[in-house]
Amino acid sequence: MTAAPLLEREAPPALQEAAARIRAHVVDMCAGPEGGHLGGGLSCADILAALYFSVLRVDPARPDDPERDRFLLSKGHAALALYATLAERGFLPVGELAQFGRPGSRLMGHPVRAVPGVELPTGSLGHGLPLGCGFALAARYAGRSSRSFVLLGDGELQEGSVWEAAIAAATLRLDRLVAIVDCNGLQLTGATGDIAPMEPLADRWRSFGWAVREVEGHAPALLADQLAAAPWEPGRPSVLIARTVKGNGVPFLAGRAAGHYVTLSPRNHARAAGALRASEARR
Ligand SMILES: Cc1ncc(C[n+]2csc(CCOP(=O)(O)OP(=O)(O)O)c2C)c(N)n1
Ligand SMILES: [Mg+2]
Repeated sequence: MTAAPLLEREAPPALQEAAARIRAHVVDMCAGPEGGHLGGGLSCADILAALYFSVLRVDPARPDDPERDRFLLSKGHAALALYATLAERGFLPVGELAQFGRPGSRLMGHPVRAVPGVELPTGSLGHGLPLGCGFALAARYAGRSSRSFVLLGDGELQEGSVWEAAIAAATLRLDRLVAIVDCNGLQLTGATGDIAPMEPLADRWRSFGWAVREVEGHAPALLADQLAAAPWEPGRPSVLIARTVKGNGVPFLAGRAAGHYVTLSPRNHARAAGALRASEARR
C-alpha cells in the first residue's frame, strides 16, 4: 500500500524563537529534582530547531508515516533538548516537560520509543550512526526518498563504531544519510582537544569519503540551509560540523565542563533563565 503524502506543514515559527523556547525548557528541566545534561542540551538547541522547524519532513499527527525523515539523537544524553523540541513541534504536550526525570515519567534521561517522535532509544554513545546507516539503507531498499539525520557529540567521535559506520556509509554510497556533529569542544571531563584531539575534523571525515561542511552552530537559519541542501555530493554521505558552545546562553556555565550535568538550585535557575531572556532581548 502506498502511503498518503505527508500533510503540508504549517509555516514554521521563526527559527530563532523556536530555539529560544527550547533553551528555556532545557534550563527549566535542569531545575527539577534529578537535574539534567544542561551543557550538551543547550549546545544543540539551534540544531534541533533547524531540523524540526525547517528541515525534517515529519508530522506530529502521523509520527509513524513511512515516508517521514528519520532523526536519531545519538548523543542521547541531550534528551531534554529533544523532548523540548518535540513538545514545541506538537509531538507531546508542552506541559509534560515538567515531568522530565521524575519517577514514572516517559521523559527519562535518555530517549525511549515511548515518547512520540523518538525513533529508537539512544544514549550509549557510538550507536546512532550505525543505526542511521540502517535507516538509510532500509529507505533505499524500500525505494523511499526519506533522509536520515544523526546528531553526534564531538566527544562521542572517540567511539570506534562511529568510524566503522562512516566507512560503511561511504562504501554503500548512502547519500541520503546526514550526520551532524555538535562540536562544542568539551566532553564529560574536559576538552576533547586535550583528551583525544580530532582536528582537523573536516579532513578526517573527508578522508573517510564523506562530503563535509562546517557551520556556525548557533545560527539556525544557516544550519537549516545547509541541512536542507544535503546530499551535497551525489553518492557521498554528508556531515555537517556545527561549531557550538557547550551551555550556550548561560554565561556562568557556558564553555565549562562543569556545565555538562547540572541540578540548578532555585537561585541558579533564576540566574540562568534571566540570562537567556536577556540574550533573546538583545537579538
Ligand atoms: C558508551 C558510552 N560511554 C560513556 C557514556 C557517558 N557519557 C555521557 S555524555 C558523555 C560525554 C559526551 O561528550 P560529547 O559527545 O562531546 O557530548 P556533549 O559535549 O554534547 O555533551 C559521556 C562520556 C555514554 N553515555 N556512553
Ligand atoms: Mg562535546
